[in-house]
Amino acid sequence: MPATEPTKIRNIAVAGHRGVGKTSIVEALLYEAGKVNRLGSVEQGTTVSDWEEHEQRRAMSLSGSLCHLEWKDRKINLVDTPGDAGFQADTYAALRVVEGVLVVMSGVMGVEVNTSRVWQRAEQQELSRVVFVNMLDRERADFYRVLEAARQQLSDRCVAIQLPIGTEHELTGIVDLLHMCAYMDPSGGREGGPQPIPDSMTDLVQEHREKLLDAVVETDEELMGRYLEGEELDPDAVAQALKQAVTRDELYPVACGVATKNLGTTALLDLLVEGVPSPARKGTTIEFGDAKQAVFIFKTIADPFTGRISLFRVLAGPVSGDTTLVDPRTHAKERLGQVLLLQGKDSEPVEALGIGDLGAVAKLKDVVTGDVLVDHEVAVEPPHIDFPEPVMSFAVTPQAKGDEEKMATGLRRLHEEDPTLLLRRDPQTGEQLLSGLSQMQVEVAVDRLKSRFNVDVELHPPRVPYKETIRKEATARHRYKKQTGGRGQFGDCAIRIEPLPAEDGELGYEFVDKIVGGVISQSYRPAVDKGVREAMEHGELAGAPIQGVRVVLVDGMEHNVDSSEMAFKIAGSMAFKEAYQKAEPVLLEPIMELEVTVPDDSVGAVNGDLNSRRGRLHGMAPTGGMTTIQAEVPMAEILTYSQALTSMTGGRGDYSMHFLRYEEVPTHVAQKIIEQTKREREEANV
Ligand SMILES: Nc1nc2c(ncn2[C@@H]2O[C@H](COP(=O)(O)OP(=O)(O)OP(=O)(O)O)[C@@H](O)[C@H]2O)c(=O)[nH]1
Ligand SMILES: [Mg+2]
Repeated sequence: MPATEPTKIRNIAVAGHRGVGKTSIVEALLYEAGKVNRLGSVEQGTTVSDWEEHEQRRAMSLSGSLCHLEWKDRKINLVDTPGDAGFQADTYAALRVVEGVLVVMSGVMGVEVNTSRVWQRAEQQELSRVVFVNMLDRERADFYRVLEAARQQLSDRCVAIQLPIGTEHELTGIVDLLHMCAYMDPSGGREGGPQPIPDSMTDLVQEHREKLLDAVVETDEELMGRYLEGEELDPDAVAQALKQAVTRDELYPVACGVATKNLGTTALLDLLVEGVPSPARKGTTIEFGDAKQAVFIFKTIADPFTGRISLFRVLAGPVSGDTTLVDPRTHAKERLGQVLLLQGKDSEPVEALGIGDLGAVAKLKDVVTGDVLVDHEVAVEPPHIDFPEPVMSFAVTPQAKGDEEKMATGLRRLHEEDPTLLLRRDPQTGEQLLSGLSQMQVEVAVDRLKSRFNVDVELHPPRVPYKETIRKEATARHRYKKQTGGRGQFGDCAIRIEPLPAEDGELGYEFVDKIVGGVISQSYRPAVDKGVREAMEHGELAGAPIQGVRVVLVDGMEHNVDSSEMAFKIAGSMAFKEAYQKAEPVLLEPIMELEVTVPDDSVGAVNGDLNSRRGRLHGMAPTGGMTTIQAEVPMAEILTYSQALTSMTGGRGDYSMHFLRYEEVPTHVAQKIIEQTKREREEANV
């Protein structure tokens, strides 16, 4: 099988909020295209893309999954991504290797927190977008309400390209406004061909067909002329203009259906082929020099049995099996044995993959997610996936003594799969800390450690990643001097420290060298910087890292025999500690954006509880018997929220949270944390 031409490929990430039916849609698309013989279901754990044991057990996607199908002589690669906030690493990675995103929304809930997040990412990366309003068979689902919400909250260039026939449990089909035909509910079977549009829909269809045509012709002058002259436009010409508009991000078509019944898939497949640009049109922004063969690794699967599987996008090619490429990051040669096509967990070898195609290869040696492999050593600008920072940490210990190494190895492998999952040692307490984006993500890691690496570990209460910073300018001078027989030690430096404003919401660090007349020689100045950095790792208040500081080295002195880098490093570190005390140091805590969805009758209790957790409410939206509450809450107050929510709502509540920013801890709370740190330090010293 020769490599597919880039013009014939569509790469699409299926993304959106948790539980809106992304996996079910991928399943339906594969089924409609004849890739699977029966429509699998998430509840029964029989879908192609939720293939992993833990995904099936929890009935949700935990990692990105690659599938492919053929439709109208085009190859569509689909990356099904997880909607849960804790598993966004794969979602962000997937957005790096596609031209289009299928943004899925629930017909009941409409635009949710992660819908907006995915939308923003896609916006930043100028990805084309198609929206799918799913679950229209559910009670209180309303296509037009969701369409309006999308136009208000995502973009006013969202335009309906399909309409539902009937509502809720009386939904019987959908209308395709582009080809002017209908598809009737196949109730889980294959969709029959196009049908005439029911007469009862005539007015509504007319209205929305006009809106669609208006939106499309507005982006195409030539077509606009013909349209204004009253010419009947053929679907091909409209589709052409639509694709141009979607490619340029000028239009976002909104489709609809019911994934679990396989309703709406024919029209959706047509739309993906006709509306989404191919890699030949939109291409990649990844730099790989003049390499004739290049691949970008966007995901790694660490399987203890089959070994490492690396998923890639072909940047330059074709790339075939039995090829040796080089990783400019490690300079190591990496042999590609067989090039594979993936269908969830199943793989199939292919001769070659062409530019823009997505595939996989097993058993590369030292390759990590984010690497680019090329045919010869060239300067490569690896793309930046920009994974979110871990926001919560749990202390972990193996249950059996002696399993420390096994636990560490397992977690290292899991980190390869999900770079937002980090294991590190707390230098203060010596504990092993496992950090991630959510409690569930960390719990899933623990489950996987057991099932894949056969090691039982225990999680201990999470720790809040406090930070420290300063509010005022201060100066200090420290002379480090030792004369003990032989050669002594001498380093002397004067520094000024001042608050450094956050950049893009990130607190940083800056070292400015203002030494005049060479009072400290050039070679010792970086040592002062190093000493300062070391001192900043653990602030005096709570042992938390200090950020948001500019350090200016203003003066100093050196000794022509006794000075050394070591002496200046110590002097720098001591000077910083002295200045820090005087600079009005303050404690910062992470603030989370919390979205809680609860039954209407528990809203009062949940709001009251959030108040007592120092939460700030800033939005409530009732939808279909449930209310979504939005609030900002300090992370320290919601570490164990899931138990509380379960008891307040009788298990019917759900929540998700994202890190927002750091804020100063209120004085009375900070005082307690500082005292607690002091006590712990004293105990550790006894
Ligand atoms: N009634 C109805 N249920 C649906 C529909 N689509 C999906 N579901 C159900 O909704 C639940 C979630 O579906 P998934 O396909 O797992 O949703 P997802 O978006 O992949 O979820 P995550 O990957 O966990 O974010 C499952 O129980 C599905 O059976 C639909 O169109 N109608
Ligand atoms: Mg899913």
